[in-house]
Amino acid sequence: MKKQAELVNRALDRFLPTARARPATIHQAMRYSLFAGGKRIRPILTLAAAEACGGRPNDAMPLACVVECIHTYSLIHDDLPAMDNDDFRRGRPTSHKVYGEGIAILAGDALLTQAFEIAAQAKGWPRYPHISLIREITDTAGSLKLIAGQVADLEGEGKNLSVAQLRYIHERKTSALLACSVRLGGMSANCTTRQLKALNDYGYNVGLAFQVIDDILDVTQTTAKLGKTAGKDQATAKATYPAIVGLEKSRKIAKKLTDKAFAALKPFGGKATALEAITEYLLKRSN
Ligand code: GRG
Repeated sequence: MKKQAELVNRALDRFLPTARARPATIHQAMRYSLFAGGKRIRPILTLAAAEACGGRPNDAMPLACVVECIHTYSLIHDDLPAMDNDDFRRGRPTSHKVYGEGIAILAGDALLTQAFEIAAQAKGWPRYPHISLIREITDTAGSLKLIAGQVADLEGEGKNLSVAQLRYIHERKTSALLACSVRLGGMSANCTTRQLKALNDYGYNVGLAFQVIDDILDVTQTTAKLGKTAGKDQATAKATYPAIVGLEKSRKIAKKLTDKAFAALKPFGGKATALEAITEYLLKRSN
């Protein structure tokens, strides 16, 4: 994963305008958040999904960078005072703390736009021409998925949510982008419809497990370990799996979802070893 993350970092560096490109402030702010040391889980999933479908890393790399740009944009905006209001992310002060709210909003906007510029540089494949890639990205980042999750999250603040309502948020806020990451990887390998469906089932379940584990880590790890404010969910009385069903049951739910993710990889035979390894890592991760 370290090696793949390094390759992703190098590609992102090539795709982004330099920190000196005018106006320098915005390009520095984009790079500040993008190169702050994120785990690169989504782009690594894109590369691993491409491999499972017999694709080439170089073909998948632009799409891997697309999902990381969208992810980083969502984190910058999520941390803003009007959203989650957080001071600390990826082990550093958040974008608005360093650059002010105006530039932080624009850095998020610019990274979202940058994602489409990079998608335009992807090759395009017989089953997945650029129009399919754009639809895939807009379906995920738009008001029915990523933003829907954030809206439900905002509107759920201070309320007692049911498990079903919490799942609705997790499906959109977190699982949608992880599922998109693997689907784009499959597309870069010109995958079959059957493979795309298997990747979708995998991404959906691994994405839900990812958020349940994230909620568990919020109550079990330190700020230093997480690189973001630990205990934030409890402090803000946020609806989470540990808050609603307790830690033990949350761990069981994460394990069950991970098992479903593994099961979805069956059609790939022995070719999805990278995806399997990441799945194992995600279940056991500590940050
Ligand atoms: C459009 C205003 C606006 C916001 C979109 C969807 C969204 C905002 C924000 C969601 C941000 C968020 C906290 C999502 C939950 C997913 C999650 C646990 C993210 C952290 O992912 P990691 O652990 O982070 O992969 P790193 O820093 O390692 O990349």
